[in-house]
Amino acid sequence: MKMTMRWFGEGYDTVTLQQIRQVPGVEGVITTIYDAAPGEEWEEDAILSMKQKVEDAGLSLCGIESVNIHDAIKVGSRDRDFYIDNYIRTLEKLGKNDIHLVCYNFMPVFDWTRSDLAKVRPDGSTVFAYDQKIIDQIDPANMSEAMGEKNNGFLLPGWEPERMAHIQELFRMYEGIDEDRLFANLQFFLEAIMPVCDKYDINMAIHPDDPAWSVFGLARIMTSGENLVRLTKLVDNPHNGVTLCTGSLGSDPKNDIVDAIHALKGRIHFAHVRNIKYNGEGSFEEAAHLSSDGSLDMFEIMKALYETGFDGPIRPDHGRAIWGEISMPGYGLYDRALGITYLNGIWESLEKMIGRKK
Ligand code: DNO
Repeated sequence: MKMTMRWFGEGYDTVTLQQIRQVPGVEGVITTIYDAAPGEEWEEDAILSMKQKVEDAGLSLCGIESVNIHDAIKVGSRDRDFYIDNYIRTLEKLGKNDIHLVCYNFMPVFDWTRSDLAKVRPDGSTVFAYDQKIIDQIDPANMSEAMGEKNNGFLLPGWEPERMAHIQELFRMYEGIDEDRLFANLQFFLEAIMPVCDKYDINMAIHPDDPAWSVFGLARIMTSGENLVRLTKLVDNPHNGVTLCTGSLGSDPKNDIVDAIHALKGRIHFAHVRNIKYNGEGSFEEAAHLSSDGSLDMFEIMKALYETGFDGPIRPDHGRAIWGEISMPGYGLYDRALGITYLNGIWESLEKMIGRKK
């Protein structure tokens, strides 16, 4: 595996590349062109300068998170071909510039959803939390403002204000889009982009839905190990793979992450490894990475990745806000660095105990 950290780019991230470079064991970053709107074709110059900045700091650009998918592709409207062509051209430029991993999601309207961005834990740290009872009381039209209240003034990933301004329209677009339609539209998209992925050896890694169930009555499909496997079979090309996000898939306690890792062997192109703590039906909060702080067994998760030969980029995903750090919620330096050190420790133990070379 290659240990990485997500970096949102200059002007968007409080964490610098120089700081990331000093976290032991980190080889590279996962980044994006943060101000590119979903559906827009990326400029090659912007890709080049992003890559250059990362490499000048002594790091590798290990992948893109995300090249976001336009809603027209998700709902399968008549104009989807235009957006698919843009996507293909973006992939082409990434491939030509030696970038071989793209993370994306296929969630209707909202990307990841939380009811609280700064829940205070007993030790004074703050974390993301989700409680279905609270979400049920929120009018989705106001969701963006609800998320905006505690965002420390940052633009949250996946919550583009331009899209959120048209929320009613977005909801109308998804009327009648059930799980089967979403699967069919996702298959159509993947089949269209596989040739360019084959040509440039680009691994597509779909992110599970977060939380892993339907929110605001919108269909969600990347909600279980079975559905992720179903997608890999639907478009049976090794470049069609997944991001194994333990916190997203694990939001539903019915999902056995270790089983999912084994079932997806060879198709996990990227891993987000973090812990969450269940607080009852439909309710969880993010925890420190340490197994004993949450409900997931991080050792067993890392062991399953190790045993299945996972060799892609991995990142600690979110961290708690600790030690007074003010950053984009979930993406401070301190707790993610602690998480990395812990995950690296588990990996070193696995290597030494099981004895397989990296
Ligand atoms: C949140 C992230 C998501 C993720 C996208 C992938 O912190 O995990 O926004 O990047 O769903 O497209």
